[in-house]
Order: sequence, then structure tokens, then C-alpha cells
Amino acid sequence: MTRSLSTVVHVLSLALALSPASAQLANTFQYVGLSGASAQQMFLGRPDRVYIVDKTERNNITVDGHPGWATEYDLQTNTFRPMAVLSNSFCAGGTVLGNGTWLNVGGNQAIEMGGVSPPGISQTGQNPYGDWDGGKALRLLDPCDDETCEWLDDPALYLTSRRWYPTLETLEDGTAIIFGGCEWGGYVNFANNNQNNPTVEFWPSRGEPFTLDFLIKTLPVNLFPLVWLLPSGNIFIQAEFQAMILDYKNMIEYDIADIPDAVRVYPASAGTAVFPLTPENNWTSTIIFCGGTDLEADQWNPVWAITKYPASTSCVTISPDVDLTWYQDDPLDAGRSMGNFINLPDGRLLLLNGAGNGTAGYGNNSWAVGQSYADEPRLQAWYYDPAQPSGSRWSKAGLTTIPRMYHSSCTLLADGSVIVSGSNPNADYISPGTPGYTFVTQYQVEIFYPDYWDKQRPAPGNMPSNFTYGGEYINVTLTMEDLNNDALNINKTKAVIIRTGFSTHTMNMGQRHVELETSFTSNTDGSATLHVAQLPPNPAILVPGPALFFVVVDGVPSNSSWIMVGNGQLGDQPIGEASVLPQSTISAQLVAQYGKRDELDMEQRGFWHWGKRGSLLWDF
Ligand SMILES: *[C@@H]1O[C@H](CO)[C@@H](O)[C@H](O)[C@H]1NC(C)=O
Ligand SMILES: *[C@@H]1O[C@H](CO)[C@@H](O)[C@H](O)[C@H]1NC(C)=O
Ligand SMILES: *[C@@H]1O[C@H](CO)[C@@H](O)[C@H](O)[C@H]1NC(C)=O
Ligand SMILES: *[C@@H]1O[C@H](CO)[C@@H](O)[C@H](O)[C@H]1NC(C)=O
Ligand SMILES: *[C@@H]1O[C@H](CO)[C@@H](O)[C@H](O)[C@H]1NC(C)=O
Ligand SMILES: *[C@@H]1O[C@H](CO)[C@@H](O)[C@H](O)[C@H]1NC(C)=O
Ligand SMILES: *[C@@H]1O[C@H](CO)[C@@H](O)[C@H](O)[C@H]1NC(C)=O
Ligand SMILES: *[C@@H]1O[C@H](CO)[C@@H](O)[C@H](O)[C@H]1NC(C)=O
Ligand SMILES: *[C@@H]1O[C@H](CO)[C@@H](O)[C@H](O)[C@H]1NC(C)=O
Ligand SMILES: [Cu+2]
Repeated sequence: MTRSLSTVVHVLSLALALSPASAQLANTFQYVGLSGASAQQMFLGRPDRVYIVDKTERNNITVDGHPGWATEYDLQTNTFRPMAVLSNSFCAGGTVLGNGTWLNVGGNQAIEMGGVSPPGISQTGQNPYGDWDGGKALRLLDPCDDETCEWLDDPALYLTSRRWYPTLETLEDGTAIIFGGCEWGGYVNFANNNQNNPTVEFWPSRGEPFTLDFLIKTLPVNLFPLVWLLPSGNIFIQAEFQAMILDYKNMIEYDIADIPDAVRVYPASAGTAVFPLTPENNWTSTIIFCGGTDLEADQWNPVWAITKYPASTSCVTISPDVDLTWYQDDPLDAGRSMGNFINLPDGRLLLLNGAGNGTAGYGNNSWAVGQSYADEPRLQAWYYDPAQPSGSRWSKAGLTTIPRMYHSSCTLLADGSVIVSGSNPNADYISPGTPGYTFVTQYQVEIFYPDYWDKQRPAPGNMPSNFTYGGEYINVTLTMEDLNNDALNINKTKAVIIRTGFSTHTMNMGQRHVELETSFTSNTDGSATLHVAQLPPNPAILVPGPALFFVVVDGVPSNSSWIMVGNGQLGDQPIGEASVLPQSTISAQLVAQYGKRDELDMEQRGFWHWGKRGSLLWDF
């Protein structure tokens, strides 16, 4: 390819990027449909299916003759299918097991209109909403593509203790561990309410629940404790201002230093996530916490105007397996409670949703906004790039018009976009336009399209459908077009697995981004084979179960393939030797040819930026 031809190609691709159909989507939120039930909880269960679970309330769907509180959302048609859930799944937690079954755990007693549960009301479905007591509930779903699957919500499978606001995490063998919660709910877990459930248990059960001192010491702010399995096989837990490491195999607790600046756990509800675990960082977990509120233990009694209290701007990180120090990170542009972090395939994080003042929760206090304990919706989404130097990690993403307050959720989708829905800081359904309510029940589903959306997207061949721990590497093929017509881009290509997690209360339980080791063989025509290692031989880096596999070329992700990590069964996973990759090869001729092209590209990019500022040169 000659210099002048590549210039033409480049200008043409600019023209394409500016065509109206695509140029409008990057960095925008688009309304796509209605969710049927408000998305308090949401997860991607199949490549084109998102599952939504709400608390029992007067939703706009009917199931068995009463309002329903779960739907399946079809991403191809943007329509929903009502689904039956027996019990009140109010503030339940969830995760996906190593065999692909999703769990939804806990909830509240049965309620009537207005979200109230007067003494003596039926706990077995004999009320207007037909809901059963969900306090001990354990609900199972095997997602499907043919609209036949239903939640299995069978009291015979229930837990032995009540858990309202429990956190779930999946373990190395694909089973689940369930943390904490309380018996009867409330804004926080006031010690004098005597309803704390400071225990941990497994599912499938391994016997009596185990009491954690940590979940007693962290009262009253220990609901939905923040929990991550670490590559060491220990578990990191954060609640109130405290933090610890749990050796869950021996149930030994190790306290570490308090988290600086703010409470991050619900209802302070910071945005939290794990940075990508990569070959460069030796698959070390670094966890980030952004926002929350600096309310002290004695300030949680909502007798004062919490909605006027600004949320925290503080961001901190910790890498618990290697260094127990808390580090300050680039702060937020403005305080945020209930921000939600999404791991993007290109290695950045997206922060969206939430509010500038107040916290999660609701009530009828005179100072509440309607019933909301938060105000000042944060409509601006941000990218956070852990690869950038300190001081320049945040950049603006997109702006929505829909407040996503308490009880909203979001998750990455298989095509690299992000679905956002929910918001209902109210005891029951509140319709748009209800006087006195700024924050109504939200059914609108939006998709956020990250800035890579409009770029030439790679469509590699031979995308895998499963990964093992160690074992033979695989080959994925890329054409010159996949490499954006630059043969050298094969050396900027990454292979990434993402578990999207179970989204609720601004946590995406189990969300993880793991980059695999790669090498490549470049062909003389500029196409290439990407050699992709299996996962490192350690299931604690990425637990077994369904996930998304992306190939990312120079920051632009492909559509993902839907994969099963591990052997698809619960139990110890087969572990092989770490994959041994071939040496990377690329012909000297390609380097000479495309090396020059790269220099030309740099000039073009400079020109493009200048043109954009002047906004005259590229007005196609
Ligand atoms: C409620 O359901 C009706 C009938 O399906 C539909 O027309 C309407 O748009 C829905 N409203 C909301 C807010 O979802
Ligand atoms: C996964 O394992 C659980 C626990 O044994 C079981 O209830 C569920 O049916 C299994 N799912 C599949 C798809 O086999
Ligand atoms: C707030 O008041 C409304 C209207 O009276 C009632 O339906 C609702 O249950 C109350 N909510 C709470 C959290 O007390
Ligand atoms: C990477 O982490 C593993 C433990 O997960 C450790 O054994 C190994 O020494 C580390 N390698 C480097 C280069 O730090
Ligand atoms: C949010 O908090 C700030 C700081 O306390 C206050 O100035 C502002 O008025 C609050 N906003 C609302 C809508 O209450
Ligand atoms: C990605 O998938 C969508 C369908 O979900 C399809 O329309 C699009 O062409 C795919 N893009 C690539 C680059 O494979
Ligand atoms: C893994 O994928 C390969 C190739 O796509 C397939 O041949 C094999 O049967 C799969 N294994 C499992 C356990 O699904
Ligand atoms: C992968 O590609 C390399 C060379 O490009 C080849 O030697 C190897 O046999 C291929 N492996 C598989 C599993 O196709
Ligand atoms: C890939 O890029 C790196 C650094 O940019 C360079 O050191 C390496 O030699 C390149 N690999 C090949 C095979 O060209
Ligand atoms: Cu809640």
C-alpha cells in the first residue's frame, strides 16, 4: 500500500465515522424500551437477554392475576416478558454459579399496597400482590433464548435464616458464598433493632452459617457488605469505615486499616469495582471505591435533612493481596452517592447513575424529596482509565436526562454497550407526574454507547465458546479490516474475559475483567492469528461460569462471544499447566510499510483534532 492510498483510506474512514447514523451514538444514552418491572436488580443472562427483578410493588405488569415484579428483557426486540417470582425479592442479592444457574437470595416479608406489612398479613400469597415472605428465599434461574425459562422460587429450597440485603460472591469451585443482611430491613442496621444477621453461609449448603465478628463490629452500616474473592483465594470485605481479609476456607478474620474519607457500603453506596486483572499486573486485584458519604456512625438516624448533605468526592484504591495500604486516587469532579462502575472491554471503567446529595434509601420524612433520601441526580457519566497517570484518569462520557436514583441498575452487554434501567426511591410504584414526587418509578431502558461504538469494530474469526484453567492456547483470526487496516495493530490487540455480574444497589456482584496472555503470528498480507492463552491455572482469578470474551484491537472491542469458563459444573475445576504461547512474529516488510503508515496517521490525527476545533475542515 502506498502512502497516498493509505491517506485516502484514512480520510474515507473519517467520513464514515462522521455519517449521521453512527456519529450520533458514541457517548450517548439512547432510550430503547420499557422494562415492565422496575430494574432494582438486573443481569445479562444470555447474549440477548437481560433479567430484571424488582421488589414486590404495583408494577405495570400482571402475573397470575396480580402485579408482577420480574421480567425478561429481549435486547433484539426491546420488549419484555413478565416472569413469575413467588416471594418478595426486595433488596435481594445475586450471582451466577459455575454451572450457569443464577441465584437470587433474600428479601423481605410479604407486603400490601404502599409497601407496608401490617401485623398479621398473609405471608403465603393471600394479599393484593400475591407475594410470599422472601426473607429466607433462594431463587434459581437457568436463562434461555426461547422464552420458556422461569424462576424457581420454592420454599423447600430456602435458607435457614432471614437475609435482607445480603451480598453474594461465586467461589473457585463455582458455588456461592452468602454474606450478612438483616431480618426485617430498615435504612441501616441499627444495633438496637436486634435484627442483624452477621453470618456467612454457602450454597449449596456446607452446614450451619458461620458468625463473622466483622459483621457485628460494623453496625449499623453493614448491609450489602462489599465483598470480593481475591486471586489469593481469600475474600476482601469492606463495611462501615472498616475492612478485613477473610480466609474463608478456615473462617479466620484479619482486620486491616480503615478505609479513608467515607463510608462506601450501602446506603452510602460508593461506586466500586476491580481494575482489570492483566498479565502486566500479574493478575493482581486492585479495588477502587469512589464517592459514598462521610456520615459517622451516630449520624445515620434520619431525623435531619440528609438530602441536603453532599456526597463524597473521594476515590481510594487497595490491592489487598500485595499491599494493605489505602491509596488516594483522582477524585470525582463532584460528590456522588450510588455511582455504579462498569468494567468496559477496553480496560476503562464507566461510572454512571446516582446522586450528588444524600444517600440510598427512602422514607416519609418531611425533608425527603418525595420519599427519596437523595437529591441532585448525577446525569453525567464518566470514564475512568486506570492506565492513565494520576491526575488524568477521568474523562467525560455521556449525559442522560433520566435520574437513576435508588434502586437503579446497569450492566455491560455482549456488544460492548451498557444497559441502564430502574430507579424507584419509593415504597411503591409512583407514576410520572405524581404531585410531590420528583423521583418517580422508572421503567425506561437506556443503552449507553461508549466512544468506541462508532469506530471500525473488529469481527475476528474462530471466537471461542469456552475457557479452561491452563491448557492449550487457542487461535483467533483477524483480517486486515479487523486490524483497522494497520498490520501493526496486531501488536495492540488484547484478549479479554468479562463477567458482567449481578447488578443491584450500585454493586455488580461478581463483576470482573481479566486479560489473557497473547502472542501473534502476522501473515504477509497483513492479516494475523492471535494466540490466546487459557486462563492462568487459578480459578480465584476468574471463577467458573458464563462470561463474555472480547478481542480488543487498539482499544476497539469486537462483539463478544458467549463463553463458559471452567467445566460447566460445580466442584473443583480441572487445572492444567499454564498455556505456552508461540513467539510473536511479524515480517520486517510489514513493519517497514505500516510503521510509516503509523507516522502518517499521527499527522492525520493532529490535523483531525485541529479540524474538529475549527469545525470547518471535516464538515461532511
Ligand atoms: C404500562 O402498560 C401499558 C400496556 O402494556 C403500556 O401501554 C404502557 O406504556 C405501560 N406504561 C409504562 C409506564 O410502562
Ligand atoms: C447448578 O447446580 C445447582 C446446585 O446443585 C443446581 O440446583 C442447578 O440445577 C444446576 N444447574 C444446572 C444448569 O445444572
Ligand atoms: C409514605 O406514604 C405513602 C402515602 O401515605 C404510603 O403509601 C407509603 O407506604 C409511605 N412510605 C413509607 C416508607 O413510609
Ligand atoms: C505473580 O503472582 C503469583 C501468585 O499469584 C506469584 O506466585 C508470583 O511470584 C507473582 N509473579 C511476579 C512476577 O510477581
Ligand atoms: C446539595 O447540597 C449542597 C451542599 O450542602 C447544597 O448547597 C445544595 O442546595 C443541595 N441541593 C439540593 C437540591 O438540596
Ligand atoms: C455485532 O453484533 C451485532 C448484533 O448484535 C451486529 O449487528 C453487528 O454487525 C456485529 N458487529 C460486528 C463488528 O461483528
Ligand atoms: C469448548 O469449545 C470447543 C471448541 O469450540 C468445543 O469443541 C468443546 O466441546 C468445548 N468444550 C466444552 C466443555 O464445552
Ligand atoms: C495456531 O496457530 C499456529 C501458528 O499460527 C499453529 O502452529 C497452531 O497449530 C495453531 N493451533 C491451533 C490449535 O489451531
Ligand atoms: C510489539 O510492540 C512492542 C512495544 O510497542 C515491541 O517492543 C515489540 O517488539 C513488538 N513486537 C513485535 C513482534 O513487533
Ligand atoms: Cu434497596
